[in-house]
Parts: sequence; structure tokens; C-alpha cells
Amino acid sequence: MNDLWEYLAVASVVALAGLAVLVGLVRGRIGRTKGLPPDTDLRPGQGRGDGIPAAPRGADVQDTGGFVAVQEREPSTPTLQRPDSARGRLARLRARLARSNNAIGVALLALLSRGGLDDAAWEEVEDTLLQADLGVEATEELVASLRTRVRVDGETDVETVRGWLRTDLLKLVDPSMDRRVAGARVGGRPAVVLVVGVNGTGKTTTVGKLARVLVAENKDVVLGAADTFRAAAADQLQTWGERVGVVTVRSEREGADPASVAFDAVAAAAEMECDVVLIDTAGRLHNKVGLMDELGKVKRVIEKRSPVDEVLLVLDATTGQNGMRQAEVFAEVIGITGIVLTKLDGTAKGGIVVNVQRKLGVPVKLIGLGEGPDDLAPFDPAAFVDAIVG
Ligand SMILES: Nc1nc2c(ncn2[C@@H]2O[C@H](COP(=O)(O)OP(=O)(O)OP(=O)(O)O)[C@@H](O)[C@H]2O)c(=O)[nH]1
Ligand SMILES: [Mg+2]
Repeated sequence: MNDLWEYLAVASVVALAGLAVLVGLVRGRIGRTKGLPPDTDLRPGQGRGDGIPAAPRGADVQDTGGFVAVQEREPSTPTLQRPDSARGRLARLRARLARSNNAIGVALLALLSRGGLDDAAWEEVEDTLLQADLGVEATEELVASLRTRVRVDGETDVETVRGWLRTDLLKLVDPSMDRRVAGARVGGRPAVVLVVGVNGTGKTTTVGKLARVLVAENKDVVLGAADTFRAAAADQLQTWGERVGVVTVRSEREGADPASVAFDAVAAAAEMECDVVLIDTAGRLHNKVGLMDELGKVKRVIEKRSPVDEVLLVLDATTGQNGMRQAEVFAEVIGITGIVLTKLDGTAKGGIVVNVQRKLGVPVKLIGLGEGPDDLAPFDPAAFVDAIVG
């Protein structure tokens, strides 16, 4: 009997020691985490468990101009990926934007510089703009302005026309809109960014890419996997986080309450004193009403813990009128503070930038220009117009 007690005593000491080591490990992984909410599943990625350095603040970070270098403290640890800084991105992606969108510019320049424009030619100009998804209103405005210029000026050489187009398009894109994305602490708490949109538009990809932009800016980021509709969705998001050493808060259970995962992510980010928490949501539910109800609830539940600073609507630029209708529903039901226009690399329908901004009164803040991890850029009106008119 005594032997048994002795055995049990030794076993419990060993077990306690093991537990202490485990707790130590987890604490170590999540760095500055203090008193996390119960049942929060934190996924720093194979991450820090495999010796990958903790989020950038934990490593020696150097801004090298083009990108941020994370210096490893232990020679044997694998390196985290080095995302492009926002500064370098658009320059790199400009050619891609031009490749898909300057067909509009080329067609317009050819038509307008032809001279002696009759009604049929103006109709062609109008059709070109409509095909580029500029929308009826903006198309009419632009054509009216161009007609006046041609009438008054009489000049139609390519360079003059290019100048007109550049000025008029820039005015339509509206450079005065505030396109900054919430990414820094607000009043002593992390900024909260909710990412919404219908399925397949590129939400998860955008959250992953945006996390990279923020990490490159030396921000501490937490991801929230509030798409609990499919188990694979959280894995997909976590993989993005792992590459740059960012924690993902998720649920193991398919069909878990997305609002509570979002709440936990916001709470965890606050406890960890992070700069920003990015929350990915589902795009597919049984029906549109179900999705809108769910997203409304996610937002309300987060707001019990923290204001939501940014609601980014992810819109696939190739979906035209259908996409516009989706945008209107999202804007009406949950409110939108910014638009991310994805897949602009694969379409000559860049006019949707103007159309969607006008309809919703909300700026396009980011554009997706490819499937690569750094193919997301801040939306720059002048660069955008230049890519179109050449
Ligand atoms: N060419 C291109 N493809 C993109 C871009 N952004 C996303 N994609 C692709 O679009 C597909 C869907 O992206 P996801 O991020 O999974 O879309 P989602 O909105 O999260 O989809 P659900 O989770 O099903 O609602 C993926 O194959 C992405 O690689 C982009 O800017 N350009
Ligand atoms: Mg997704």
C-alpha cells in the first residue's frame, strides 16, 4: 500500500513538473500574453513551438527599405518569411495593373484622337467605359466632359487627349478620400478590423496578405478565424499567420459560434497588447439572409468588448453588376468603412473602383493584384489612373 502511495506521489510530482514545463512553453510562445480568456485556442503556428521567432517585436527587426528583415537570435531557427513593405508594392505591381487595365485607355485614346467624332463614335466611347464597369452615371459625366473639351479645344492629338482622360478619371476616382486602413492601437487598445464579403471573393487571402503588410510595418497582429462554416477555413488562415509568426485565434469545432471566436480574438489581442486584430468571416451560408444575420451578430458581439474600427468589404473586381449588388447589401446591413477590390490583375474592368465608391460613398483602400502573398497594394488613385491611360 505504502509503495502505491509512494508511486502515486512520485507520479504526481512528475506530472506537475511536466505541466509546469508545458505552461512555460505556451507562455513563451504567446510572448506578452497575460491572463487570456478561458478556452481561447491560440495558434501561433508551428510557429514558435518549432523555434520560429515570435512576432516581429520578439526578434530584431530592421527596416531595410524594401522589406523588413527579421534577424534570428538563434542560428538554428528557421526564418520567417519577409513580407514586402507597402512602399515597394505598388511599384512592383503597377505593371500588372496596367497589363489588365490599359486596354480601356488604349481603346479610348484610339477613339478620341481619331478626330471628327460623330455621335456613333461617342457611343463607342460610352460603350468602352460601360464595359470597363465605370457605371452609367460616371460614364455620362466623363463623356459630357470630354465632348465639351473636344468642342472647345478642337485638339485631339493623343497627348492632349491622354491629359484630359487622366484629369477626368482622377477626379472620378476622388483622390481626396481617406484610404488609410486601421492598423495601429486606438486609445490604448488594438484596432479591430472585420473582413466581410461573399464566398470566393478573396477574404481569407486578403486577411493573410494584410497581416503581412502590417508585420512588415512592425505591427503586432492577431488573426481571428470567425469563418467556422468550414473547418478548412481556419486552417487556411492559420497557415497565412504561421508564415509571418502571427497568432490565430480559432475554434476546433466546425460550426462553432463565429461571434464568440471573434470576441475571443479581440479579447486575446487586447490581453496581448497587440496593435491590430484582423477577423476573417464566412462568405457562404445557407442563404443571404442567414449570412447577413450572422455577420450582424459577429459585429454586435465584438462591440461588447471593443469598438470595430474598420469593416472591409472584399469585392471580386471580375463580378461586375453582381458584385455591385452584393456590396450594396453588405453596406446596408453591417456598414462598410473600406473596400478591398481583388482580382484586378485578371480583368479590364477597373472602372468598378469608381462605380463602387460612388454607390457606397466608401473608398477603395486596397487592391488585390494576384494570388501571391505580397500581391496586395494600397489603392493609389494617381497610379491607378496612370496604369489605365499609360
Ligand atoms: N488573381 C487573383 N486571385 C486572387 C486574388 N485574391 C484572392 N484570389 C484567389 O481567389 C480564391 C479565393 O480566395 P479566398 O481568400 O479563399 O476567398 P474567400 O473570400 O475567403 O472565400 P470563402 O472562404 O469561401 O468565403 C483563391 O484562389 C485566391 O488565391 C487576387 O487579387 N488576384
Ligand atoms: Mg475564406
